[in-house]
Amino acid sequence: MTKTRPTILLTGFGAFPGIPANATSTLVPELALRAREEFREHDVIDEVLPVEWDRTPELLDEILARTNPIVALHFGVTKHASGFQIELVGRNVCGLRGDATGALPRTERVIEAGPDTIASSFPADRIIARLERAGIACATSESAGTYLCNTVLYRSLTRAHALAEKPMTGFIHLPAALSVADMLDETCALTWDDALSGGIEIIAACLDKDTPA
Ligand code: PCA
Repeated sequence: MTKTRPTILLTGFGAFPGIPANATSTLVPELALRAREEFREHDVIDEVLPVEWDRTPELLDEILARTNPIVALHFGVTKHASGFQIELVGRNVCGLRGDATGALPRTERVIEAGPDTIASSFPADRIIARLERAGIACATSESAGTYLCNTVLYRSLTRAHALAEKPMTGFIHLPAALSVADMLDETCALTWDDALSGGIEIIAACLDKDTPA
């Protein structure tokens, strides 16, 4: 029998109206490369999701079922964050906002019969403590919005909470202005390297490991 290694799943998002280049579509694959070096006893899988009401939920379900992660960290960008925004809650709501194809959601709720809110299952306090110790801008948030980021969080948490061994699941918003070019302005307190090392801190906090110096 082949022994499977515990899996860390990292997801980012592609473009959507107003954000032609989503930083997480570049950051997440780079973070996965670093994470493979840092956490050698784990498999690290990275995926970039489309921002599409019709496709993203099923694709996410398929990825989660295929990878069966012990840690599932979903990343996206928002204009409302200047540093790492650690999302504490998924909400059962789909806002009337056009996706990358221009389509609107077909339903008002992420999962018709689901509860109104679901709490994130990753260790938010430990994550914030580690980011603060590393001097990386961060805050917690009780609303991931009503767009595809919230849908991914809510769906991933629905699956996590149904499992006997809950994967540590959560969503992290990054500033929309985050860029490889490190163009810092008042809307972005993170350099590209902060975003990468912060990502490693977050994974380490989930695994409760010291980050190698
Ligand atoms: N941000 C959007 C969806 C994709 C992304 O990166 C959101 O906040 O819902």
